[in-house]
This record gives sequence, C-alpha cells and structure tokens, in this order.
Amino acid sequence: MAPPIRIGLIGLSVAAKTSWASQGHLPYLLSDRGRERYKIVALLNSSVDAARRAIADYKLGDDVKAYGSPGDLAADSNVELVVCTTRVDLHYDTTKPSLEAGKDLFVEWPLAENTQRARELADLAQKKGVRTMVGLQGRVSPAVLKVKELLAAGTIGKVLSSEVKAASVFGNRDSISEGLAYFLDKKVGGSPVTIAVGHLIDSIHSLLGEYKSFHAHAQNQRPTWTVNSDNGSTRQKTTSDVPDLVSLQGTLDGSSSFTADNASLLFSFRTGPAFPGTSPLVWTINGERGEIRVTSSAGAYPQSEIDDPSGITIEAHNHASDEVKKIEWTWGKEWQAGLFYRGRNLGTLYDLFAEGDEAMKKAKVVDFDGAVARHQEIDGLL
Ligand SMILES: *[C@@H]1O[C@H](CO)[C@@H](O)[C@H](O)[C@H]1NC(C)=O
Ligand SMILES: *[C@@H]1O[C@H](CO)[C@@H](O)[C@H](O)[C@H]1NC(C)=O
Ligand SMILES: CC(=O)N[C@H]1CO[C@H](CO)[C@@H](O)[C@@H]1O
Repeated sequence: MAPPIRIGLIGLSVAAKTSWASQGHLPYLLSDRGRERYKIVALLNSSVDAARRAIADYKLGDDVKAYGSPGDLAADSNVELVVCTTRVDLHYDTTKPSLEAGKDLFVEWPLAENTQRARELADLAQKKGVRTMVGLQGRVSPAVLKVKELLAAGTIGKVLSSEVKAASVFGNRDSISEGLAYFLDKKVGGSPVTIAVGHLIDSIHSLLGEYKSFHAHAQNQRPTWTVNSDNGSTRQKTTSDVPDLVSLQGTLDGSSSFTADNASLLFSFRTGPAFPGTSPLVWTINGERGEIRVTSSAGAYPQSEIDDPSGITIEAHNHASDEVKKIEWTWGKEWQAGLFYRGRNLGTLYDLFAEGDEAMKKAKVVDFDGAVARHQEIDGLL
C-alpha cells in the first residue's frame, strides 16, 4: 500500500468538543484503517497555542506541527492534503493559501459562504491542478446506495417523479443555542437551508440527475428566535434572515439512466420538528411499475445521523401485485460499522480519495466544481 497521505487538519479544537472535526473526521482518521491511509502531520487553529492544546487533548502525537496562521500551514511542504472542517465562513481564508501552494483539499460542505467564493476556490484548484473533495457524503451512504441498487435492478421501472418532504430534527421551532445562532444569519453561509437541504438534495440528485429547470419558493414566517446562552442563564431575542420553509419543483435533466424523460422532482423542507409521530423525512420515487418509499428518523440528515439501520426504512411497492416489500440495508463494511456513526460515510470518502481519481469518479464523489453547482442551486432558494 502507498505511504499514508499527510494531512494538515483545520478546525479541530478543544473548546469546541462537539465539533465536526472530532465527531465526523477523527473516528476514521484515528482508526486502524484510517492510519494505514492517512497521517495527521499538522494542525491549524487561531493560534499556535490553541493548536498545541488540541494536539495534546486528542493525543495526535508530539510530532504533529501546530500552526496559528493559514500561511504557515501552506508553507509546510510536508503537508499533502489539507482538510477543512471549520465553520463555513472560515473555509475560504483558511484554505486559499494551501491551494496557492498546490496542496490537495478536502473541505466540508458548504464549500464557502456563497457561490462566488466557492467558484473562486474551484477556479484556483483547476489552475493549480490539485485534487479536491467536498464533504457531500450522502452519495456514498449505504441507504442511498441501496435505493440506487433497486433503481438499477429496474424494480419500479423508469422513474416518473420523486417527492421529498423533510423537517428539521435538530433545534426547535424558534429557539437555538448560542453556538448555532449563526444558522440565523444568511451571510455566514451555514444554515439549515445550505447544510440540511444541500446535503439531502445532493443525495437525491446523485441518483436522479440534476434539474433541467426548476422553480424555487421560500418563506420566513418565524423570523424572531430566542438564542439560549450555552451556560443556560441568558435568553436573547434575535432576528433570522434565513427562510424557514423552502421548496423546489422542476424537471430533471435526464442525465440519470434511471429516469424517464421529463421526470419531476418536488422537494420541500421546513425548520422545526415534524408532526408528532410522523417521520421527519418521507422520500418517494414513483416509477412506471412501482414506487419506493424512504423514511428516516434523522430528517434531512439521513446520511450522517443514523447508527442503527432501523432508523431508515426503505420499502418498495409493486403496482401489479400490490405487494409492499421492506428492503433491508446495513452498514456494509465491517470497518464502517465499527466507527462512531457520524464518521462512517466520511470514512468512505477518505477511502475513495486514497484509492484515486478513478474510484472517486466512479462513486461520483463531489469535487469543488460539483460543489459550485450545488451552491448555485441553493442560491436559487436564498
Ligand atoms: C452566560 O453566558 C452569557 C453569554 O455568553 C454571558 O453574558 C453571561 O455572563 C454568562 N453567565 C454566567 C453566569 O456565566
Ligand atoms: C420533454 O419536454 C420537452 C420540453 O418541454 C418536450 O419537447 C419533450 O417532448 C418532452 N418529452 C416527453 C417524452 O414528453
Ligand atoms: C482555524 C480554526 O481551526 N479555528 C478553530 C479554532 O478553535 C476554535 C474553538 O476553540 C474553533 O471554533 C475554530 O473553528
């Protein structure tokens, strides 16, 4: 096997114990399988000190370099791949110097706070000829791949239409924690619309193709939110400029071999929990001969928030026999089931990146250019 790819990690910190870096990325990177393929050799945070503390706290090893500025990380010729898992509005500034320096990049979704900056990064990556990957992991989730298998087997014939109805599972209708209050500020770029809708609709497009054309609709009927301080002692009112309900309806482009000509995708999402006792995600795919229904207890995040496969139910209805069959799916690979669940699909992405461009292409892993297309779609909503 090739020597491990040397990573410079951005976004791991002691202060943010629940951060995506530690919950999503470290489980694989610190596993036996991850260590065969990758080695974290540097860490960037807001200061060298903060980076040092994180290295010690997560026991990454004394030989891991601590950096406090993106330029210093970029100048470290030992780093081959930069992985960025910070809040989205730091992605651009923290990764650009490393792109300039010709390093490969793995950046979490969303790629940047808006389409323009995402495009700048994508153009720069093109110019530098580096390899890029974005954390749109739903495409490689075993549940989505199981649906793909059903479509490929012709279980329901050609797809005529698909409908998605999703609600939030995180957060309440109108209150939010201090740490996530940035979700209410459109310009930050990280919100239920960019994150939840972005991840979910990307998984669906990966099976059914892109929109040829669509109409978007959005509303913001609950602009007033309460922000609860992390210590629980203060409650502050704030105003959100992020839509609390969005929908897209349009015709698919036929790039998927599973769809009939002019098949429709109807997608709707709203913040707040689903009606009590109902599933926060219902996704149906209506075909010539049958229909598939996917329901998930993880709402718009079926790809990262499911541990037990019973959390996502896949069923297929055969029109002719009127029979409904439950389709089993599992965390396919042994190493995957052994990781903390939030790191499982990211582990697959890391595996594919290590395997090479051919493997990534086959699995339709999203690179920076693909992320720009997704950003443009989301812009239509905002
Ligand atoms: C709780 O957090 C808020 C906001 O960060 C701060 O203003 C307040 O002083 C803190 N209260 C206590 C008791 O620590
Ligand atoms: C799909 O839509 C296009 C544009 O509206 C139309 O020209 C074409 O005939 C349609 N195809 C089918 C199979 O209905
Ligand atoms: C650039 C970077 O990694 N910043 C992180 C440093 O740590 C803080 C919390 O201590 C994070 O919020 C930042 O994302």
